[in-house]
Amino acid sequence: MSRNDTICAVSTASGVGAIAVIRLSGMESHKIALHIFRKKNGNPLDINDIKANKAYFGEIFDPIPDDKPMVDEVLITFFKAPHSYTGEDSVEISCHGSVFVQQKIMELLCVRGCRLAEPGEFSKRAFIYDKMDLAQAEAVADLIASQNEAEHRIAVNQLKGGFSNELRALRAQLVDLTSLLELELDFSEEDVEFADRTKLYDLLGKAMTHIGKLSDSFRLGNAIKNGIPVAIVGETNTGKSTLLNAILGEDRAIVSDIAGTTRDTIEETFNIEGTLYRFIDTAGIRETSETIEKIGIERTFKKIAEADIVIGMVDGSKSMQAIVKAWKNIVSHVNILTQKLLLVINKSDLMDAATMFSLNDDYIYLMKSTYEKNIERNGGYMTDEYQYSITGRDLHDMINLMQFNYMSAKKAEDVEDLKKSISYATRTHKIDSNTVLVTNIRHFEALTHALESLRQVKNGMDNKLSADLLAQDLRQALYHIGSITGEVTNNEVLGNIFGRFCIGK
Ligand SMILES: Nc1nc2c(ncn2[C@@H]2O[C@H](COP(=O)(O)OP(=O)(O)OP(=O)(O)O)[C@@H](O)[C@H]2O)c(=O)[nH]1
Ligand SMILES: [Mg+2]
Repeated sequence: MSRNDTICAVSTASGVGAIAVIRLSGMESHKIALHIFRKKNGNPLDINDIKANKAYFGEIFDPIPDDKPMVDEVLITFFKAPHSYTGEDSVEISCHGSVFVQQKIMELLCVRGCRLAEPGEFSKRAFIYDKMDLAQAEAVADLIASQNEAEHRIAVNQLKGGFSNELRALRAQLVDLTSLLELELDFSEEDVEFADRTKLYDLLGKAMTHIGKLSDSFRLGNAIKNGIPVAIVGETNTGKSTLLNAILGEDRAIVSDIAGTTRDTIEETFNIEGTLYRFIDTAGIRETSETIEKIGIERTFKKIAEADIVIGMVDGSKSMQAIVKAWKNIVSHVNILTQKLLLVINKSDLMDAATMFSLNDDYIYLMKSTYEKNIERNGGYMTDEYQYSITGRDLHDMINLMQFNYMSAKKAEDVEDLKKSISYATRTHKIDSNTVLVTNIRHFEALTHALESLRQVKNGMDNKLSADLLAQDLRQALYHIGSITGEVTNNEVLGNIFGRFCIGK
């Protein structure tokens, strides 16, 4: 990319619209635009009279034919470097949205020396001219792609520089560490261990925790971006596919009274109260010798492990014994310390009120005991009746969540209630505008590498390695952190990132 050429692109969506915006950026942008612009009174606008950030009303015309015909009435705005999106001189022309008008103006601009912009080239220039760092530029793409409130909020926060600030703080911590070590390097000939090792350990520990938190947020950040995974699981014929269809409001999955209808998992996203969920209908769990069904059931277990929320569905028209067995089987595949489990007793339309009532107490007892076992199995322990360690979630919270929903997947209002429970189960996922979440796999990988390098540093310190070896690993960690914001980067990485942008952004 040459920094000197002037680029242009239609920045609005392609096709006919009320208005389209054409954008130019580069040293010649003002001059080129003024070649084909005249004021309403027919006079040209002098380049020296241009006021920045002011919209002028006038005409785009074709200067070649003798009668210099008007192409369109437009509003044109000039921006002066460095006060523009790209940091260069730039221009925005708002014209009528006819495809012909758009093409004609683009043609006039290109004849006068503009080049068609590549995807994301405006943002790439903004990065090169230090208007934003790489993480912020990526947030621009996320913002454009955002489809719900949560995604939007994360992108806005990243765009404002929330994530970049965290990284700057982290970088500062690591630089401190490096300088401590380098002090030691200067004195190494005198064979003194100059740097205070306790202080080094302390700083290192802090930096590692910091990175660890950021990379942990990826699971949530990624879930918000691609939909929080909710697996619907249970024995065959309990009504899982019926429920998926009812949630989506369309006949997505095949429903039948033949056990083993769903063989492969079916995934669909759906928005509830501004949060995107990815619902996964799975193959019903049962003993089977059928190969394909077996593969399907293995996949079910895999999907359970990956889900944030598990809807465990049992068939309420079955005997209590059968229900308990099915329920225990579901709980045994979930880790309730990290996942949320909603028990759904389906086909309530086939149960009478008295049965439901008498089942209540039994169920609460049953759930509490299966939950406690699950906690123990996963390495947690109760400290008293309602508190347990490790996750900070207390049993009250879980009992509330565990509230089993009697429902009929065929009844619309029950499905609405279940959606509310799902929303409630994810209320800890609700993020405020200051939460920094990692949503980008590139950032996640860089953080993972940085953490790995810091582990090496720690190992090295434990094994009393010399300061210059430690400093090497530290610099490696700094390199990975720097790659996120683009302090260190290469053309291939930039090409990858900006190539995914829309043209005109
Ligand atoms: N009475 C009643 N029948 C239901 C309800 N929900 C589902 N069914 C019926 O139960 C049968 C099985 O439904 P599916 O949705 O195919 O069950 P599934 O759990 O997906 O079954 P597999 O894919 O085989 O594991 C169908 O005949 C449904 O119409 C309900 O709330 N009440
Ligand atoms: Mg099914």
